[in-house]
Formats: sequence, C-alpha cells, structure tokens
Amino acid sequence: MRLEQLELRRIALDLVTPFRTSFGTESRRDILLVHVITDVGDGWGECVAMAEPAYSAEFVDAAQLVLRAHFWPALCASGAVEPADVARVLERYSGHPMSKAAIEAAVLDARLRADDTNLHRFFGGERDRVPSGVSVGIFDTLDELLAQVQGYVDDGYARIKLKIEPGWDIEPVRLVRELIGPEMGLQVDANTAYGRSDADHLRRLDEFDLLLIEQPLPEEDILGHARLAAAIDTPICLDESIVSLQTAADAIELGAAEIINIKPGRVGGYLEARRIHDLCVDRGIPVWCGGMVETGIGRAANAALAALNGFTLPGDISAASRFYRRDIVQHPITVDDGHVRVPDDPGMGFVLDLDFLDEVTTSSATHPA
Ligand code: SMG
Ligand code: MG
Repeated sequence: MRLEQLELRRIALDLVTPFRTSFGTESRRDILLVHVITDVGDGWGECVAMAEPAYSAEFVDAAQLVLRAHFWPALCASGAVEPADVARVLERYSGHPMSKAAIEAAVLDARLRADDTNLHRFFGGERDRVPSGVSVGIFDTLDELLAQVQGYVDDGYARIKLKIEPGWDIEPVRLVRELIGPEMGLQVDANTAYGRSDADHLRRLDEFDLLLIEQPLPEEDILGHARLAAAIDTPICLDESIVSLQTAADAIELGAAEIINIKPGRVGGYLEARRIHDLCVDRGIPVWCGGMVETGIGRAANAALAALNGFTLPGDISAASRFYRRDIVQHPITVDDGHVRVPDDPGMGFVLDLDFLDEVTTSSATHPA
C-alpha cells in the first residue's frame, strides 16, 4: 500500500489510582498514537513509550521525534509498504523498538481493515478468551495493598502480580499469599530493582509458591539472571532484557529465561512478538503477554496475540477499568470469570470512540508522505 499521511497524536488520560513501581509513580499517562493514512484506508497504533526513560531508554517525546524525522521519511522513500516491510526498512536504525512497533501496528491495522479481517484471525490463535491477570503497584502501607488485592480478587482476576523492590518484597508477598490462599496464581515483578548479591534474599520468596519472579536484575545482566535461576527455585522470567528474537534465543540458551514476558512494544512489533512466541514454543519455554498500561488500542491487539497456544500463563491484560475511567475504544476490555474476550472488532481489534478521543487529545501533528 502507498503511505499518504502520518498523524502523530498525543492524548492525556488520568489513571484511576497512581501506579507505583520500583522505577517511579505514574498518575496520568501521556500517550502517543500513530495514525497512518494509506491508499487502502487508515490505521492506528499505540506507542507504549512512557513519559520518562525509566522502564526503558525510550520516552514519548523521543518517540514522536524519531517517528517524524527518521522512520516516516524512510518508510515513504521505500515505496509501497506492507506490514512485514516496516521492520526491514527500519532495521538500520538502532533501538527505538516501541516507536517501530507503533508504526508497524498502524500499517498492520490499515492492511487488516482493508482486507476485512483482524489480528486474531491473522495470527490464527485458537482461543477466543484468555485468562486475565492484574498487575498491582507498590503502596505506602500493607493495609492499602491488601485492600487493593482483595478488590481484584473480587473482580475475578485469574492471577495477581505484585510489584516488588528492596524493602517491599517478603512481607507483602507473605501477606498477599495468606489473603488469596494457596491456589491462586501469584507472581512478582522487580523491574530491575535487585543486584547479583541479592540471591540469598530473593531465595526467601521460594516458600510462597510463586509462578515466577520477573526481571529481578538490570536489563543487560543476562549472566546474573542465569546464575540466579540456578540459585533459587522460583522460575526467572525476563521482561526488560528481551528486546528481540535474538536476545530471547540467547537468554533461553544461557539458562537466564525460564519463562518470557512478551511485550510487542519492547521487541519492535507484533510480528517479532509472534516469532518470539514460536521460538519459545519450540524451546518449551512458557510465555505470557505483558502490559504497558495500554488503552483499548494496544490491549485489543495484546489479547489477539495472547490467544496463541504458547501463551500458557495469564497475561497482564486486565480490564480497561483497572487503569482508566473511560477508554478511547467503543468496546473496552472487560473481565468475566477471570477471562478477557479476544475482540472480534476489525483491524488490530478495536473501534475508536472518536468523540472521546478528540476530547482527550492534547496535540496532533500531520506529516505528508
Ligand atoms: O499494563 O497492566 C498493565 C501493567 C503491567 O506491570 C505492568 N507493566 O514491567 O511489566 C512491567 C510493567 C511495565 C509498565 S509499568 C509503568
Ligand atoms: Mg515487567
């Protein structure tokens, strides 16, 4: 298809409650949406870069700049573009996987809509609903944490993920395990907050029968994760470290990733995410779909990805209402009986609520081909 115009739109959405992790607190999201207009119709992608370069080096202002000044001109210069071409054309630019993923998603959305199909059918996932997990932030007090967790248990979530950091780990996990009982799935995410010398401390989590510990050590520390995996019983799951198919293959071979969290934004797009899924199935590594506090645009596509058979663990695909009072799509994701339905809406799986989208738009810049 021929690219005709790029719109980079920024929206602002308040979170229902502040979300605190080991790298900071967020209470309002500043989100970049990528809108491409082509000769076969238009498509939208959500960029999952955060306002600050904390979770990863990308951040939303940089994403907007690299898309406008580098990626869009390169794609336009390459001639007709299909979804699978995007990553190849942008390969010579290092880094910026979230920005690459966002424009690939917009092109894929346009292509799927033009073909009158959607991502669920394109990927061929057999399930039409997937188990839903919820990610729970760090709180000032244990009482607040337990009240929040109880609310999510009442909502019916299939598993709980607790954010941890030094000083907020063993006790919160112990109390939450007592609260939810021995059967419910429980896992933790450190977002790189520990170091190689913390193995003895992290081994204390073994008694709580966790599904996994996610990204305890820094992004680059593959060897440290391999050593930790050998030293503790709780399976090590990598998030931040897995930025491509190659890093996934290497981490698996080195014994650093017993489980992998797949986030399309972190690995440069839904097509690469699918390849990592296929690799993990081949290697016998369980995968689950991560979340980046997406709106209904990103969450719909994540659900379609998570419908693939290798996604054997519940993903961070919680209800839209977990983070937002109102979503920018017409059929926001809900959780019923611990599951979310894979959307059957067109394209990447959503229909925009254009009025509300306009209401929350803070800026829009258009760039011709
Ligand atoms: O989208 O439900 C969600 C949040 C899931 O915890 C979540 N994401 O490291 O896995 C992770 C974090 C990254 C975003 S926190 C700002
Ligand atoms: Mg994580």
